[in-house]
Amino acid sequence: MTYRIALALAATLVAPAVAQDVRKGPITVSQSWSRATSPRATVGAGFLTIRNDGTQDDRLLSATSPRAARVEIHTMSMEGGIMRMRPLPDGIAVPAGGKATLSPGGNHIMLIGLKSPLKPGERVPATLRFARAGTVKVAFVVGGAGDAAPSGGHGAQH
Ligand SMILES: [Cu+2]
Repeated sequence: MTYRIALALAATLVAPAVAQDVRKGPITVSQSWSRATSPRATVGAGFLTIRNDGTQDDRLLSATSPRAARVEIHTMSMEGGIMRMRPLPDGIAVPAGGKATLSPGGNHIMLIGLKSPLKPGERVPATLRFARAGTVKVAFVVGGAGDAAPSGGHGAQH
């Protein structure tokens, strides 16, 4: 094994490209990721999958992040041929035995008032608040600006 490969492996162990699953009670949050933002952007979006292995419905109510002045839960939909997003004041349901997927073009976590741009490879900490499970700390792993899915995830080629 060359020195270069050893270094690369060490870096991989320290900072995995894909977010670790985070579990709390019956709730598992996986594949939490975000996209890099342009230097002047003041907003970013976070995506993740929430699974509920419990027997009672739960609900993602809100989120906070030290990197953003405010965090909202948004949905995106086509209205008159234009993609629009709006806040979901009641959050997102995570049914018992089911899951909720937040992904580009759909529901997402909106980071508003970014204190600095999101850079590829960075991990953006956030705290999710659930109706039943309480608070869950996650980290959005920042991918490329145009990514449609988390890097290193299922089927990723880079
Ligand atoms: Cu939004």
